[in-house]
Amino acid sequence: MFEILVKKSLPSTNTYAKKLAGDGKNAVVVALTQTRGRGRNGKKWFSPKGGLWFSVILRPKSPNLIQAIASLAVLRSIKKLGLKPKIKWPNDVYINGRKISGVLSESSFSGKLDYVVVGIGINANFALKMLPKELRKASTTLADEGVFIGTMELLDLVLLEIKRLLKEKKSNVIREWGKNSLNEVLLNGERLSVCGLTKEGYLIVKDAENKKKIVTEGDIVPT
Ligand code: BT5
Repeated sequence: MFEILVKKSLPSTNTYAKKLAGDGKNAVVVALTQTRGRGRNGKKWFSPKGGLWFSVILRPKSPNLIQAIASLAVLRSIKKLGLKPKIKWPNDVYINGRKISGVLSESSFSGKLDYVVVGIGINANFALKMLPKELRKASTTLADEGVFIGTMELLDLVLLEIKRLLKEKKSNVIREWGKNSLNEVLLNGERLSVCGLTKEGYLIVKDAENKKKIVTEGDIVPT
């Protein structure tokens, strides 16, 4: 299902994959390093050598739960390595309160959905000191968690889980997501408990007065 292209260095695997997707191609693009790795809303994603930085071109009917599927695929793969990851909406995987992975999904529409490029970054085989100082407290890597797995082997694990999850019923994806999410988060300083996901992939939370709200955008923070 996935043709894998491995490049030594790219500005961003998402940008490269979007060009391929626009030309009608399907592939997985991997870069050993990225010089302009991207997070959401123009944020930077640091991508030193030793990490797993890749993008998958998907052509689903709807982009709704793709971000949840990608985060769950990372979570399942990291669990197989013996670690205890949690998901933070919309796109992060954490270990003991520290970010190990992020997902950036970008869609193209022309009347209908043309494609979704799902970019996944996993801090794998490099030491935390390779990241800028200001990120070290809030981040971790597989190496720092005492786990070693080759990046291509890790890629195989994640791709396998993406394939499996794409075949799952939406309700199962939502249920598994809920079981693996952080229970409590902060949004604009307010402490909220996480109830789950809507079928569009939005976050359902409850405030201190037990009032339910749906979060469609913004940066939530672990408590
Ligand atoms: C993300 O954005 O977490 C999405 C990251 C997606 C990266 C992949 S790598 C392959 C593909 N190609 C790309 O160009 N991107 C994708 P967001 O939730 O907006 O988080 C961004 C924030 O995470 C930054 O502002 C930093 O605070 C932090 N950060 C940056 N690099 C990090 C790293 N390597 N590990 C942990 N945190 C990092």
